[in-house]
Amino acid sequence: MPRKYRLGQSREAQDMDHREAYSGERAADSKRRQRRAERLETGIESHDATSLLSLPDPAPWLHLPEATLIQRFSQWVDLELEDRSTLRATLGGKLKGVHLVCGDRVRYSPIPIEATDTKRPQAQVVAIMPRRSLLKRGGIDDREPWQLICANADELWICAAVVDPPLRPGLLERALLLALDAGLTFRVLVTKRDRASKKDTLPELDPLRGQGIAIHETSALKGEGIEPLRNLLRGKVVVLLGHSGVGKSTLVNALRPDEALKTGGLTKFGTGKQTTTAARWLPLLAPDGSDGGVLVDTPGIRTLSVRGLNRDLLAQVFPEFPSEVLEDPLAFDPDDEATLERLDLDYPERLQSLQRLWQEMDDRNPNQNIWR
Ligand SMILES: Nc1nc2c(ncn2[C@@H]2O[C@H](COP(=O)(O)OP(=O)(O)OP(=O)(O)O)[C@@H](O)[C@H]2O)c(=O)[nH]1
Ligand SMILES: [Mg+2]
Repeated sequence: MPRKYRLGQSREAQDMDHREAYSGERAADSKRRQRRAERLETGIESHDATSLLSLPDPAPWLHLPEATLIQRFSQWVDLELEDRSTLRATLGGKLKGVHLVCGDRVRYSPIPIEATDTKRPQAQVVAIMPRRSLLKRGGIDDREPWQLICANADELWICAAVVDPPLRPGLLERALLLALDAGLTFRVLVTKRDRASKKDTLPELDPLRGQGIAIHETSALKGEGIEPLRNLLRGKVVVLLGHSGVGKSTLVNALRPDEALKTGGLTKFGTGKQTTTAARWLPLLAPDGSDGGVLVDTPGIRTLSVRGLNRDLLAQVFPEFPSEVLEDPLAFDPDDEATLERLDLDYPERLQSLQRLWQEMDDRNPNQNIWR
């Protein structure tokens, strides 16, 4: 906005005013940042992973109707009611600071508004029920120790395309760790089977095959391998995770032909285009009208952080290693021939992978005390 000069004051004086006001503003800003940095240093706002996951007591609200949170937006949420209809709702003040996530069971109170005004939220979420399970990944920094993915799920299906986009090393182990942490059944879905010959398999899957992890080969476009998934889904809540462009939404559409989700192509580099932008709870109806389960479609991920997870889980992801290695993997040199020979590993590269995850699980963000 152009600055107006006050009557009776020279232009120079006015400019001086302006400079002073400006520097005052800067000083206040700098003080604010300094105070914030001090708070972080004294630990008031540092990593507090458990309090983030604690939920307020829903007891005073149990007389209100219950619903499932099917999608989260920044200002409001969409709920699915008992009769399968949907409702847009805001979050009540009591839930300030509580991290709600797709799949949460909530209690809501309807807001009386005119029936014609359907764009406005029609209810307010006032309480959140205890979670049966919580799928989460490590956060980026200590302000956000966890990133919540889905609540009340039963299974985690990690999707990996047999060709583009390429599978990042370690993604499968990371996903298995998250599933174990949340107590979910873990399955691998190989997608786009029609794009490669039967001989072409993902070599990253070989170590998992030996551990008895279920691997399903599918082609959503050709409809191959889809029917067995329908049976596995019955009565379950299943979260689909994977890189962008692996075909998660295409798979959902194959299993749920009545309502098409948006799918995207691939870039010239063979990577996805981030078509899905928020996790979405998608109930399925079996042909006989019974509960066909729920699929949760999620945005494509680049990687899954395991910061803050319990290191004891590694024994289930790397069962071929003796306990001495699992207790302190860094004591073993992955480049030393003699060590590898003594450990007699089928996949020696897994030692490095174990070391990386072991280190990351205890990792604290080095930037936690900088000004933000
Ligand atoms: N040939 C072939 N192409 C497939 C198959 N499944 C998906 N695709 C293609 O892969 C591309 C990406 O599919 P999407 O379903 O949008 O992938 P997504 O995993 O949901 O991606 P994000 O939403 O970005 O995470 C689309 O061009 C699909 O047509 C398949 O089984 N065979
Ligand atoms: Mg998608």
